Amino acid sequence: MTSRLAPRASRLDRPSSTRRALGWIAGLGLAALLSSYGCVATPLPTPPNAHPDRFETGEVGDGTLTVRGEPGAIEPPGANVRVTMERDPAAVGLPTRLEATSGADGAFGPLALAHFPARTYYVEVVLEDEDVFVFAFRAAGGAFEVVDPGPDRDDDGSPDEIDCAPDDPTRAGSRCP
Ligand SMILES: [Ca+2]
Repeated sequence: MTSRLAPRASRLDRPSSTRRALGWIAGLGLAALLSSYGCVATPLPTPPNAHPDRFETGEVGDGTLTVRGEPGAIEPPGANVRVTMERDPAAVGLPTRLEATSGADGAFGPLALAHFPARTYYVEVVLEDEDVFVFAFRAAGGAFEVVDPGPDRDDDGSPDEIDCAPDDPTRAGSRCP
């Protein structure tokens, strides 16, 4: 009885080990597939950003405000940064809008802008086809302070003061291509 059951058990055993092997191979295939997806997947691009805590302003004393960014100030590193002073009739002819390219570490500057302590300065990260407003600041007495950027009536993320088309939500930023 025992000797007749043994071969039956081993016959049943064979397909089961084949199934195990097939499962193992399928598992390997799945792992390879997943890892190949991991290699192929393109990392998401760094969203444009500027970090106020990495900004530094200084008053030169002759009506000039220096604005510089420490490493990490601008993302993605290498992007341009634009600083625009709020309009002021007394500033005509003075440097009220300047742009710089950030380094590989995200640092930039110094930019030398006209300094009107009561005026707001707007920071944009400038990409090839997009201007992204990030924050506004004032620098009364050279002291850097993040402030409210004011109204944005078309709700496109660019405050009216620097929006090239303040009533057109499809065009944001101070440059209208
Ligand atoms: Ca706007």
